[in-house]
Amino acid sequence: MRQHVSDSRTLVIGAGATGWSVARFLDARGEVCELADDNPEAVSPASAVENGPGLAVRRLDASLLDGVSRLVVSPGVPADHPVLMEAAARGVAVTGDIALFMREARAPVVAITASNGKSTVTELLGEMARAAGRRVGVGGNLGTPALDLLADDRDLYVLELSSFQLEWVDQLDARAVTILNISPDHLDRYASFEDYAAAKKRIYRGAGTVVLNRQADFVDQADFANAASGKPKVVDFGLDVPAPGQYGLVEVDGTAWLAQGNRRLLPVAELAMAGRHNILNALAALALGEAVGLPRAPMLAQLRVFRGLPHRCQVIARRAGVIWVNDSKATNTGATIAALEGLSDGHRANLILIAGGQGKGQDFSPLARALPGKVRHLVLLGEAAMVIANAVGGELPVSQAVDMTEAVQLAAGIARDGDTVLLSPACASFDMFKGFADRGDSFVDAVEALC
Ligand code: UMA
Ligand code: ADP
Repeated sequence: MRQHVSDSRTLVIGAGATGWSVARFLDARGEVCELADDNPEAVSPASAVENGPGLAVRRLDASLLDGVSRLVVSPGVPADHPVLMEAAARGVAVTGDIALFMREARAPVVAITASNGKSTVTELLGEMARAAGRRVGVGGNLGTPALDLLADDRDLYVLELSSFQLEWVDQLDARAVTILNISPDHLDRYASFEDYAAAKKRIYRGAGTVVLNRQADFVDQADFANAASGKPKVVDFGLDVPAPGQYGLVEVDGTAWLAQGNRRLLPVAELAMAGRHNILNALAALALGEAVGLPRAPMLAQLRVFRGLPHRCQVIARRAGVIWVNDSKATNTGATIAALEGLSDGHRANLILIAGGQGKGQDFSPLARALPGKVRHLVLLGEAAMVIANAVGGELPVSQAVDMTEAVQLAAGIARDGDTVLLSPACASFDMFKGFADRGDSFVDAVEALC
């Protein structure tokens, strides 16, 4: 039900993409709001004019809570921020942009979270929906903030949601949801892996259909079976043979097929995306699409042409028998391990891995265990270089580089015919770059500059 709060004041915290989208949304409804940030100096007056309804950005301080009936918090602001603690003590309601969005959305919503693969599945499903002629809004943690997607003529929304966004969701009520996988990430924000996983599992609340990775160890039917609003329908996916109605792989005369039950859908070889993790992503997208009534033919047609997103296991050059792969978006060990599994040739250690950056409090021992037999030489960069080197111990040769150019030059000197040089950092990029795209671009530039 549409809720009018024009007689009360909302404080929006964080003047980034989300905060401005919230300010625009409230302003369009004639609601009074203020926008505050811990770092208001960083918000240029020009961007404030460009972004919003002529609001000055205030310095965030508990005194701004006086007379405020509600806080809307940007995802990057941690729940233990002193102003949020003070708001809790005063009993001020706190919410996020996704909860506001869900109250307004008039078309079915598909919500996707994961430690890895969110953006790929979100974009793929968006393309499938467009191919099926649906007027679809695609965004969330990826690209356009959710509130900016709202429009009266939408048939469907596909949202990528982060654990940060889900923290402020009480009841999502999405038509179909999935958690593709959960592996350690953002442990600089959460007290434990369990807290991080619990934030992700809020996506189940009120779901119509839950699309479940049946081979993942985080799966616990109890997480959603007792949801207050009734039991969701469950459809599962995995790389093994599926039960009737479920999604998986079957092999017929030596050919592997994507399948639903025993019904063959598409030969794996016809998928335009590479890697085992992308087979899982494709199966999840098919299951989500079915849950919101997308016809099968355009979905399968998209799987034949959708090559994945830039900076995710993307082949950027082939030189002198060496393949160069940009997987800069691998910002945690789970993504890097998936890339190693997808790109190792299975016979010898054919990979030169460039890794490192901001470690985000991760334990790198799972990564260290995944290297032998796949990675011949490790080139390390950035703040976490020593932590990773220590986790690897003396297991394989390790070099350190001061910047991406040196990392690429070192790798070029080591790589032989038949090798793959893989940038898959297992870390965030902000110690040396503006973001993962900047890091990936600098890798591409350095590879192009090799003579
Ligand atoms: N800020 C404070 N106090 C704090 C923290 C931040 O005042 O304690 C201020 C900053 O000074 C800044 C603003 O908040 O001015 C930034 O807000 P934000 O960090 O929430 O970022 P947004 O620009 O609103 O972008 C967010 C998502 N960012 C994060 O979750 C960190 C974007 O995801 C998302 O695209 C955008 O909303 C639109 O939905 C980015 C991301 O890195 C891509 N996400 C993480 C990930 O994918 O791993 C979760
Ligand atoms: P996210 O939006 O969750 O960060 P992306 O689709 O951008 O996910 O991919 C991020 C990284 O994770 C890339 O390195 C990509 O190759 C890898 N990846 C994609 N899908 C999966 C998956 N299902 N399991 C593990 N890693 C994956």
